[in-house]
Amino acid sequence: MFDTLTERLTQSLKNVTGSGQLTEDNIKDTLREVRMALLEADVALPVTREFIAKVKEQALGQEVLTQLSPGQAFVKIVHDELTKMMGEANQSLDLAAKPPVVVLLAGLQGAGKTTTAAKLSRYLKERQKKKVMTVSADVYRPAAIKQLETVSNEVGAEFIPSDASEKPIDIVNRAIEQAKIKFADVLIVDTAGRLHVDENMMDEIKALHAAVKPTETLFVVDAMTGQDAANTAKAFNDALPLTGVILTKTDGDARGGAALSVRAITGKPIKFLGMGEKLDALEPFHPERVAQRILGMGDVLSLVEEVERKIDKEKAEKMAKKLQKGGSFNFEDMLMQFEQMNKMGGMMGFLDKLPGMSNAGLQQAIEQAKPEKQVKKMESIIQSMTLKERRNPELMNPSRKKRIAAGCGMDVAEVNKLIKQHAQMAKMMKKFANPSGLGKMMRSLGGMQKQFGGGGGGPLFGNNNPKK
Ligand SMILES: Nc1nc2c(ncn2[C@@H]2O[C@H](COP(=O)(O)OP(=O)(O)OP(=O)(O)O)[C@@H](O)[C@H]2O)c(=O)[nH]1
Ligand SMILES: [Mg+2]
Repeated sequence: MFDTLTERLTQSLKNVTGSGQLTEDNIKDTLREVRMALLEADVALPVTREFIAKVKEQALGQEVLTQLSPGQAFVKIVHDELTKMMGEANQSLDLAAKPPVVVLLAGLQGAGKTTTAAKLSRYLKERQKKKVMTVSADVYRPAAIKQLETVSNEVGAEFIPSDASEKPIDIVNRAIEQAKIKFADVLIVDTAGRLHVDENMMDEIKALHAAVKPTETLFVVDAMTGQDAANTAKAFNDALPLTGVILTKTDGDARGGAALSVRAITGKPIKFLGMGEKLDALEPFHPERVAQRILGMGDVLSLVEEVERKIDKEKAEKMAKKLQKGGSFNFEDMLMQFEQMNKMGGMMGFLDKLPGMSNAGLQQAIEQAKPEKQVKKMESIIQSMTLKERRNPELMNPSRKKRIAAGCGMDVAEVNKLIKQHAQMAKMMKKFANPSGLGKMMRSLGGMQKQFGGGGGGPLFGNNNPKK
């Protein structure tokens, strides 16, 4: 998502340099380019206009932090305005209401409502420990009810059967009763999609909405439709009060116009992003992180979260404890690090999230260097060591190296390379051997981009950002 926009923006933002301060003159061209970039990303024209006007006003208003260069200051302004445009902070679902909290999903045909019902169930179950039930009020499309049943089973949400001969309102009222009896926390209601926003459809969903009085009414919309997504969301919102929007198929959307326009056009927050067909591909929408990602700063915060979720916490803690007590980072620990990296989707998945890594050429170079293969090599070298050797790196000597190399079919030179690599990692680990070490490590990895020759918009904004 946002690939094209990122490339365009980072290109144009690099051009704001020069001396002293931001002037009408030195930002004129850049503003024009930013405007073009947004329009090409399919951001709605009025939204783009307002955005440019605000950025200009801020830039010339000079409430700019003096420790930043003009370029950095300008990027900061663009970043802050992008964040505001998307709604400042993440808005989660209102789960504080009296249970069962009813979540009504509406949207056009094929937008991803049924899939999203299952994704949301899974999300609420896993991350918020909620008991979730689902029901389908789609009595029009054959097999629609069955589809919801299948995906609900897949994510372990309790599915309430319904029948195509029933009226949607009856289905939902019955489902609410059942959800009460079973003490469900949340009831997710999947509805039928239509081809257009027509009167019939609006009437039915309005009646359903009035009868059910859902706590959350979410409009599910395909991000690939760009600014149209924002316009259909607005049409819905005019008819029934939405509480939020879920953007789906952002994995296939290189432009990002929908994400940028929805809030400004509807006044309603995007609450989640659907990022793939799999039922775990749903993420809360965080405007600031998305703004950072657009500007090529990488999504460091998401990365840290993802790392924390996926990493085998216990193992990591054990290692951290050992390092704190003055223990050394041995080959066994190194092997574990590689395993964790693999769990996170390998090197590319990892790098994609680091600041400044959005530069396409750089990614290509890394891809060609085949880091995955390097890691595999290093893993097999460690695997060919004895347990004693893995735990005591200082035991390494020429004859051991020779044996290890023979054991994995590699040269002693390769073994030496691994030992050198290990020494470097051990040094780094020592530095970060404290409870907040992970965050620090991530930040220092952010600095890696400089060794790679920089790239993207990261360095512009990077170390001088006073807050971070
Ligand atoms: N790539 C991708 N595909 C998605 C995403 N969300 C849904 N889909 C796909 O979109 C197609 C339609 O999804 P459904 O959930 O059936 O859509 P719906 O809105 O319920 O459709 P109707 O009930 O016919 O109106 C399916 O093939 C899904 O796998 C997403 O975030 N990314
Ligand atoms: Mg459906």
